[in-house]
Amino acid sequence: AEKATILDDQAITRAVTRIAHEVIEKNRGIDDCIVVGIKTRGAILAKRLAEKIEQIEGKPIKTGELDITLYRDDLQLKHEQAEALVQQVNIAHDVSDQKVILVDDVLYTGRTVRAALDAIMDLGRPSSIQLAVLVDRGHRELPIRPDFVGKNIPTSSEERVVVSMTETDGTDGVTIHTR
Ligand code: 3GP
Ligand code: 5GP
Ligand code: MG
Repeated sequence: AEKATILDDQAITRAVTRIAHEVIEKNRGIDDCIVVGIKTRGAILAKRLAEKIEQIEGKPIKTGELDITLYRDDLQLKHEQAEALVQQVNIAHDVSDQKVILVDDVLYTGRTVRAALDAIMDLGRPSSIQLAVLVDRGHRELPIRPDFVGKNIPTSSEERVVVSMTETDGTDGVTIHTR
């Protein structure tokens, strides 16, 4: 199968830095903001984004994590068969009247984000929920769009976007694979 690099380690770092500035600008600071990552690699990105925001603003930002899996027999199966299930919610802050910045690595059908929105709104009434993703690969099946995007990558449904993070994969990078 062919493989092309879409983002290298420097490009990922720059994208996270840019998104950090965009989050701060959109929210006129970071008061009442919570950065929530979707496991696994979305949570890693959320941690990096939070660290960058703290570095820029010089103060701490609240964070949390959600574990959502797409339930299906095989990840290679057609996505129509996928159902996003919330496995775990780890947000040790009241989300009421907070601005929640949801972070994921890849946005595809939007079903994972929909499940995340449900899980967050079960906890309280946030003043807003914003979405940051490293890669938007298109093919949405729900009316969901990101507020902050590292890179838009038009893909076919047959392609696979592979996100590697040093913390889990020993190296940083985004590649696209044809199969
Ligand atoms: P992640 O939890 O870090 O996002 O969904 C489980 C893992 O499989 C994900 O890791 C994701 O990176 C990877 N993956 C690769 N291709 C796909 C895909 O088409 N759909 C889903 N749901 N995950 C994929
Ligand atoms: P969605 O629910 O929008 O279809 O998919 C979003 C989630 O599924 C992301 O958290 C991501 O982990 C995973 N996903 C979907 N497509 C891809 C892909 O092409 N590559 C990777 N790495 N993850 C994907
Ligand atoms: Mg993911």
